[in-house]
Amino acid sequence: MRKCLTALAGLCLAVAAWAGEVTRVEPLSWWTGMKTDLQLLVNGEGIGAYSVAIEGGKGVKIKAVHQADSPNYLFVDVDVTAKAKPGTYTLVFKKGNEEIRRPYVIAAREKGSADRKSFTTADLIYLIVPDRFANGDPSNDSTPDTAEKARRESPMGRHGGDLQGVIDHLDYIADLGATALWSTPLLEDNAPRGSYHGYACSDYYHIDPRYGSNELYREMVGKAHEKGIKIIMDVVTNHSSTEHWWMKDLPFKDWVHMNDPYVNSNHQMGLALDPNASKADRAVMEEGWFVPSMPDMNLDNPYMLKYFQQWAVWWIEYSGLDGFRVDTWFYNEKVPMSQWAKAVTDEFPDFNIVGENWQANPDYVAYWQKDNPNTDGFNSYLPSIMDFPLQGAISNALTAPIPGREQPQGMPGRGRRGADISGIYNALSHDFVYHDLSHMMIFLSNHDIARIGDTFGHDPRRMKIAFTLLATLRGIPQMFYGDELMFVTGNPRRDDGRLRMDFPGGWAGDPVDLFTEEGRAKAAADSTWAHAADLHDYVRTLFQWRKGSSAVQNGRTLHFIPEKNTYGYFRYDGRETVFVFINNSDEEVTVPWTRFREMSEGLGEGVNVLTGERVTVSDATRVAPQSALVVDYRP
Ligand SMILES: [Ca+2]
Ligand SMILES: [Ca+2]
Repeated sequence: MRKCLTALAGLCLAVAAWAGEVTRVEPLSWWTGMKTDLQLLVNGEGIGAYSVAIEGGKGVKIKAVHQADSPNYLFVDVDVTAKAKPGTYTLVFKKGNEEIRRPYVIAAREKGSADRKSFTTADLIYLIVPDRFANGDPSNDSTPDTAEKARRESPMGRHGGDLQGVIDHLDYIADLGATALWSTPLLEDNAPRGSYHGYACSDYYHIDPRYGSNELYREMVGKAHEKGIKIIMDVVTNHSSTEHWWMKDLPFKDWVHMNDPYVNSNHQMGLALDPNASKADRAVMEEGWFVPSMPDMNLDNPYMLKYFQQWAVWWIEYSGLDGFRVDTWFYNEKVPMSQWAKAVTDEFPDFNIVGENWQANPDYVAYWQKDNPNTDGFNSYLPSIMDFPLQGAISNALTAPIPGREQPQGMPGRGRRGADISGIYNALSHDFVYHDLSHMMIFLSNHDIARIGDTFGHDPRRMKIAFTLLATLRGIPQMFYGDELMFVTGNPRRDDGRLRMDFPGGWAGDPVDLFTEEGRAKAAADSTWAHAADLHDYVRTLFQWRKGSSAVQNGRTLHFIPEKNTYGYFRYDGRETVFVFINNSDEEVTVPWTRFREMSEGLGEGVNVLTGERVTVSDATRVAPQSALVVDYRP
C-alpha cells in the first residue's frame, strides 16, 4: 500500500482501493536460449484485474495471462523466442487509466551452460550445516528483517555461520580431498525458532540474509569452482513454511494441501510404491504436513509445479550450480515430482540430482532411481539415490557396544548393533536391484544421524575402517563435516541441535582451531581432540589418493565372504586393481591371499595407499586388529 501524507490520507485511500501494485515478480530474471517455459508469478494488491504487456523488443511476447483464485496474483506466460535479444524489458500492467511499469531482465545465457558437468563417482561430497560451519561475518548474525536472533549458547538457536565463512574455508575443504560441497538449505527460513536448519523456506528466491545475499552465493559458487569444488544446492519442494510470504494470501486454494483440521503425514515411507496401498493412507503420506510449521506443497497444481521447475532452473543458471540434493523425495506427489526432475535434466542433461530416499530396504531405494525397470512402469527421472541400506550396514558393523547401557536404536529391521561385518557384504550383495550403481550416493552419516564419533565409541580405529569403506566402495562418497575430526556430542542418540555442532575455529575467539594443521596439532593435547589430527590426515590421504584411482571411481567390485569378522574385496577396471582388506576383529590377521587368488594372481607388487609401503601377494601380509589395508596395483 502506498504511504500517504496525513493531509491526503482520505484521497490516497480512495485511490489505493482501485490502484494495484506489483510487489513481486518471480523468477527474478530470465535468459535467452532456455528450453524451460517462462511463467511469471506476479503478486500485488489487486493485480489480478490488470492486463499485461511487455515492451523492449519483438522477440519477447506475452503468450497468455492467467488469473488465480486470489485477486492479488497473475501468472503470465512469456514467450522468449529464438529472436529475443538479451536486455532489460518492461512489463506493463494496465487497468483503465492505471499503468504500472516494472523492468524485467532477460540476460544472455552463459556459454556452455546447458552442457555443464555435475557431481560423479570421481567426487567426494562434503556436507555442511552453514549456520554451524564458520562465522565469516558477525554483522549478519541477526538482521532486522528476520525473526530469530543469534543465540550461540542454545543448541537449537542460530549460531551465526554464513557464506563468508564457507568462502574463507574452501581451502580446508579442498585440502581434505573433497571436490563437492553440499550445504543444507541457505534460502530464507524466517521461522521464529529452530530456523538454523533452513528446511522451512519462507522465500524461494532469496538467500537468508543471515547467510549473505544472492550475489554472495553466486560469488561463493565461483570461488569454489576456482578451487575445484562443485556446489550442490539442497532444495525442498515438499514443504515450505507457515512463515512463507504466500501463506497470508495463497494464489490458489489448492496451492498447498489444506489442512483443517491438521493432518500430519503418516511417514509410511513405502506407501508411494506399495501396489496394495490404500488410497486414503497414501493421501495422508503425500498430503499430510511434515510437521505443523511446514505446509505441504501441492505439486498436482500445474502452476505450483511450473513454479518449482523454473525456480530450480533459475538457481542453476543464475549461480552456476553443479547439482541438487532434494529433501524428503518421496513425500512429494511422485508423478509431478518426476516431471520436475525431467524438466531440470531436459534443460541441463548432465546435471546430477540426488534425492533423499530414506529407506532401509534396497528394493525400496532402487525404485526411485531414473530408468529403474519398475513393474508399475513408473520412472522417477531422479538420476541419483542415497544408499541408506549400506549406511545402515556400516553403522551396524562398527557401532561400539556400551557396557551396561541400552544400545542406541537404529532404524527398524537393522538388527543388533556392533555386529559382524557380514552386513556390509550382504548389503553389497543386493547390488543386482540397482539400475545404475554409478549414481548411488554412499555415506557414513549426515545431518539427520547421530555423530559416528559417538556411535563408534570415540574409537579412531572404527572411524578409519568406516572412512576406508567410504573411499573404496562403489558410488559417490559423501561425508559429514567434522567426522574427519571425530566430532562427538557425548550422546550416541540423535540430537539434532548438538550433532550439528560448531566447527572449532570457525568463530573469532574459539579456543581451538581445527581448520589449520597447526591448530590440530595443538589440540591433540586436549582429550576431546586427541584423535582429530591423526584421523584428519588418514581421511585426507585416502581421498587425495582416491582422486587418481580409476578402479575405485568407476571399476567393478569383487568381494569374498567375510570370515572371522574380516572382509576382503577388489575394485578393478582392467588397468588398475585395488585390494581392500578390513579386519574388524580384535585379532591380528594374515591376509589369506590363496583364498583371493581369483583376483590376486599375477598382481605383482602394489603400494599400501596409507603407508606407501610395497606389498606383494607372496608376502605374509599382516593386518592389525580393527584396521584396514588398501593396496593399489597399477601396471
Ligand atoms: Ca554471521
Ligand atoms: Ca507432500
